Amino acid sequence: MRFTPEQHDAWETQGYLVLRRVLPASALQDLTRWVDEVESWSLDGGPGLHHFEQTPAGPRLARAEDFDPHHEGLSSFLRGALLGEILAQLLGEPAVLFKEKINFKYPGGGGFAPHQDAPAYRFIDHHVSCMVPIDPATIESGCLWFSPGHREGILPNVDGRIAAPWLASARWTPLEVFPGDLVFFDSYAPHKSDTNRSDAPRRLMYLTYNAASRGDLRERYYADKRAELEATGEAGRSGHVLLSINDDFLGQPVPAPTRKAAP
Ligand SMILES: O=C(O)CCC(=O)C(=O)O
Repeated sequence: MRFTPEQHDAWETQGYLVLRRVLPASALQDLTRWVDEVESWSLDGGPGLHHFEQTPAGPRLARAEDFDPHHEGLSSFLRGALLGEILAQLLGEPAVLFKEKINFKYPGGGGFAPHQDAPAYRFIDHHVSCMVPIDPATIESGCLWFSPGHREGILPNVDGRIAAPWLASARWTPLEVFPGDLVFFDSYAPHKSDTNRSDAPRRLMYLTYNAASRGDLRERYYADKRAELEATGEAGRSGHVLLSINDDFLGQPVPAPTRKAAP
């Protein structure tokens, strides 16, 4: 797949690129089934890293990650030719997987404060992520909002949340997406999202890559992240659930005795 001049221009000027209706229905069926399988691991002690949040309906899975080594189907999609060819055009060389996650955002599930991903992605300074919608992400269900045009440098921030002076003049554009679409975005692109105010889950998978010439850092990333979360605990300094090195998630911690959620 070659980009049109307009697509190339959108990537260069906005820091993100939206490709509509790229995935066929058969791929979407597979992805949805595989995401359900990963979610089931969070309930039965299966592999991967799982984070829960308290919602109005009780504890729910907020994020699952580190599933690539444990799921053949997902791994073949993450590392397959379709994404590989697009990423190679965006990075100017072959891409290697850096991390993978699914944000579930059940009804009432928390949004994310304005942030860039770059401060959370250690060991290398530039990444490109691909967002793969499993459900519709609308303004009501908590889609992403981007502030287009910022593609270089880490903005002043507090534990990963962009600081007030920059936010005062920021412009935000909502990006509603639907199953079949793909969104690629730069790790410096500022973004945020709201609480899911709909009555259905809003699952988005995020696959993050770096240029292959910079090395395969995935295992190192997860070893470092697991160690940091173990040392810090489940809540960040903001008091919200800590999903990341960035303390940007706005979900509420699950009260102590209950840890596991019904889907
Ligand atoms: O899924 C969302 O609502 C936003 C996710 C996000 O910005 C992140 O995981 O860094």
